[in-house]
Amino acid sequence: MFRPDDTIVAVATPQGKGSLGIVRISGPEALALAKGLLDHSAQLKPRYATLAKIIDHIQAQEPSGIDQVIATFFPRPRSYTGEDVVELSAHGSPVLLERIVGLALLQGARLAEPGEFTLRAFMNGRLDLVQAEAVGDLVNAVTPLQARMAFDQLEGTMTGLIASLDVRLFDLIARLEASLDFPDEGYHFIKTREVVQSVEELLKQVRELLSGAASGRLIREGCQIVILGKPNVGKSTLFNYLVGSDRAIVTSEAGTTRDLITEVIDLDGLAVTLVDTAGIRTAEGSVEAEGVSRARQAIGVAAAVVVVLDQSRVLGPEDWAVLEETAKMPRVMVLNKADCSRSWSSDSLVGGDRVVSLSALTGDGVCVLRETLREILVGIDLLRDTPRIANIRHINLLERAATALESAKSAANEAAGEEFILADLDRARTALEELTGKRTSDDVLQHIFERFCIGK
Ligand SMILES: Nc1nc2c(ncn2[C@@H]2O[C@H](COP(=O)(O)OP(=O)(O)O)[C@@H](O)[C@H]2O)c(=O)[nH]1
Ligand SMILES: [Mg+2]
Repeated sequence: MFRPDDTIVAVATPQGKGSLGIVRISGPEALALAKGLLDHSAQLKPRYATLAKIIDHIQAQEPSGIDQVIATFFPRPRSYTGEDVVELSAHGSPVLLERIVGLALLQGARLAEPGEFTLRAFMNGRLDLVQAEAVGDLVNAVTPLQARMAFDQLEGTMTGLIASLDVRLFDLIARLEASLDFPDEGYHFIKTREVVQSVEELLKQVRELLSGAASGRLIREGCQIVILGKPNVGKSTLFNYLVGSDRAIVTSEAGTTRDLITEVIDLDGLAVTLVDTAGIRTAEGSVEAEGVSRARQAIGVAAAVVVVLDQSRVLGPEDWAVLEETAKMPRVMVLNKADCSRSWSSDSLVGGDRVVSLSALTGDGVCVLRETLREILVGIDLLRDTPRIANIRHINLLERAATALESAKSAANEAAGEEFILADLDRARTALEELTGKRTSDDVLQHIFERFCIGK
C-alpha cells in the first residue's frame, strides 16, 4: 500500500468554500511540480511564505493566471511527511482548489489516498503509530476534551510512557538472555527475586494505564443516552432543552415522535448522542411500532437512560412498565414538570435510583441532570486528569502485554527456566511494539489510515 516514490497531492482543507483553501503536495517531485504550477518569478526559499501566482501552462490556450497564493516549501526531512512538501494556500473556492489539484495531476502527481500524508509521516519516522492515530483523533474531535486528549497523544505522552516500559523490558530480557547464554558459569546475571520485582513494577505501570481505559474510551468514542417515558411526560421538551435548539417536534398530542431523533451534545467534554424516543408503549399503528422497535435498539447500545416521569400526574401502568424495563440499566429518573403542582412524591419510587426533579419547560434543574449523567458515565473526578489511553487498539495490546507479564511473573515465581520467562516477556514486548508501530502489519496500517480524510 505504501509507494514512497510518487508525489501526492490533495486539498487539505474541508470541502466547501472558505476564505482560504490549502493544496498540499508531498514527494520527491513536490518542488519541481510546484514550480510548474507557479509563475516563473516565484522563488521557493525553504520555509518562507512566498506570494506567487498559479498559472495554467497546460490546459489554457495561453498561460493564464488562476489565483494568487502563498506558497511554502518544506524540504525533507523536516516536513510533516518527512518528504519534500509544498503547501499552496489559495482562496478557498472548491472549483479553484480542484483546478489546482487537476493541474498538479497533469504534471504527474497522484491524488493522495485518505491519510496518506500521515502514513508517510509514520513511515518516515516523523510520528509513531500512536501519534499518527492521534492526528486522526484530533481532526475528528467534537469536544474540547477529545481534542485535548488527542493532542496529548500527539505530543508524545503515551509514546514516552511506552518507550520507558520498553526500555525496562529490554533490560530485563537482556539480563535473562545473558543468564541463558552462560548457564555453566554458575553465575546468574539476575536473581529470581529481581525478575519478579521488575515484572511486578512493569505490570503496575501497564495496569495504571489500563485503569483509565474505560473513561478514555468514553471520551474518545462518545456514548449514547436514551430518553424514555410514556407519551406527554415531556421527553421531547427535555431533549430540546438539552440540545439547545428546536430539533425535535414538541406537541401536546400523544405519540407524535415516532422515529428516533438524535443529536450529539457536549456534556462537559463527553460527546453524547442524545436520543429522543416515542416511548416503548404498546404501539397501535405500524409506523409507531417501528418507532418502538428502534427505541428498543437504541436502549440496547445506550450507556445510560433517562426515564422521564410527570410529577403533576399520578404514575400509571405505562410509567411502571418503563421503570421495569430499564431497572437493570444505569439510569436517572427525571421528575418533570416541577413548575406544576405535585400529585405524588418520589418516595413512591423504591430503590437506589438517582432522581432529579426539574422543569424541561423552564430549564430549572436541568443542570443537575447534566451533572448526574456525567457522574454516572465517568465518575466525578475522572475527567480532571485526562486519561492517557482511549483507543480500543491500544487497550487490547496493553491487555495482551499485561497477560504476558502476568504469566512471566508466575513463571519466575515458580522458578521456571529462563527460557519460559523470556518467551512471556517477548510476547509483552511484541505487544508494545505493535502499539507504537515498530512492528505492524499492512492490514493494521490500512485499517488505521483509511479512517482519515483525504489531505491529512
Ligand atoms: N408545565 C410544563 N409542561 C411541560 C414540561 N415539559 C413538557 N411540558 C409540556 O408537556 C407536553 C408534552 O411534551 P412533549 O415534550 O411533547 O412530551 P413527550 O411526548 O414525552 O415527548 C407539551 O405540551 C409540553 O409543553 C414542563 O416541565 N412543565
Ligand atoms: Mg416526544
